[in-house]
Amino acid sequence: MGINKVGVIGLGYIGLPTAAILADSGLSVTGIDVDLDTVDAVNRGEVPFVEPDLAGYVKGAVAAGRLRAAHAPEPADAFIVAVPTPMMGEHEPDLSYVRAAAKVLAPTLTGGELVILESTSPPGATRQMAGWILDERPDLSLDAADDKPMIHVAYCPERVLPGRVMVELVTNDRIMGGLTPEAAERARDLYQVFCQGEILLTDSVTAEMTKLVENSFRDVNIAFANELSVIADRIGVDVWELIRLANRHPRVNILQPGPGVGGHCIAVDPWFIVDVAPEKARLIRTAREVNDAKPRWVLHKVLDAVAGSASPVIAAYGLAFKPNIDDLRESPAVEIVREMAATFPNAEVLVVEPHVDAVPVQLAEFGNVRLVDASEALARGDVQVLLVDHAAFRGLAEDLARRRLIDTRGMTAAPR
Ligand code: SAJ
Repeated sequence: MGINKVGVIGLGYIGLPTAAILADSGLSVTGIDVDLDTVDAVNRGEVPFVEPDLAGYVKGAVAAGRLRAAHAPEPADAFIVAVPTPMMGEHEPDLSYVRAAAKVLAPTLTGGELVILESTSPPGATRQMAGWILDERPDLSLDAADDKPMIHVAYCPERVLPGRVMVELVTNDRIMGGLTPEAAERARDLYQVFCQGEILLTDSVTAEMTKLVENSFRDVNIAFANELSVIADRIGVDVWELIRLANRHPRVNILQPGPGVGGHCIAVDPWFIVDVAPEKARLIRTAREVNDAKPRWVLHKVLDAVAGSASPVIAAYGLAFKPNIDDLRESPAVEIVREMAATFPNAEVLVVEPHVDAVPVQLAEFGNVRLVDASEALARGDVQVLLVDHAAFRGLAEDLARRRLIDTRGMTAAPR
């Protein structure tokens, strides 16, 4: 059976781009979201968050009548579940959104559909999602040997980099992990309508782990850079120069230190591995702890810099979790600004963040935080704290370097 109609459940940072690109490839796509504002925005051809080039795709697909948003699923040949899988208090995965998606999807199934989980998930989650669907629909089966209509269930993790989603959706290789080989093949048939990268088939648990391992690999390597930055600071060495020089070795490629690891992926996914093998995942856990400790280390640097001043003015540059995006989720920069505002109630914290137009909710409770432009921050800050190396800040490098500066990103360091 060919796939012509697709339902995408969850119109967030992954679901909406995927829905838009499928529609752009000629399929008829319904995007489903519990948030009515998101549904309305998409139906107006608008994107409720910033991602380069996405707006053009959404506008075009809606205008062409190939993309529509709705509050509840409608019958389709394939469904893609792209809902959040956050972490709970003890770092264990919260699959409640996947469960809710399975429940809402189940009544529309008639048999023969392909159901894909894209959300980053712990090993076994795809099978669990299939189980939740079958709990609602015992008349369906995953097994061709049963005398019941079948559904095909697969795990297809996204691996796109925020800020480059529309490019990487097309160019990255993809992993398709089926509960059955046939499910993986059907998933490949769907994704190859837009994916120019290689599509590699495996089982669902290996695919689930692949996604977690990719992000853990990056987390461990960033932790190495962050640990180096703390050691280098202790012994008076410029970590940026140190890394630049070490990276001249043909087999060394150290990443960049920063104020901590943010976003909703790299700071979360390694914990899903720790959760399934707590005694074995020692390096992965330690890397998380090293990266999570970095914002506090930066805070102490600021504390030292303003020691002795009763009411310092602290200028902070950047709130986003990484450069050139407006995403503040799990951002170490937000955490550091929050801590500065809370630790120094007499301080004035001036924030420069060209990607937002108001003090965000995470900081709204503090009366001593203001969003200002760079000229005010430069003129009034007793200490300047660079938290995100947005391209928009590059022109400030010389001015910043002449002031009392804590440069957590090495933006003012010698060229790399
Ligand atoms: N960071 C550093 N130093 C570096 C690189 C990154 O401190 O050298 C920090 C960033 O500032 C940011 C955090 O790490 O706070 C994460 O940023 P990122 O650019 O490494 O990754 P994400 O979270 O935007 O996207 C990652 C990507 N995963 C990998 O590169 C292995 C992306 O491909 C995944 O699709 C995405 O997670 C996801 O959705 O899981």
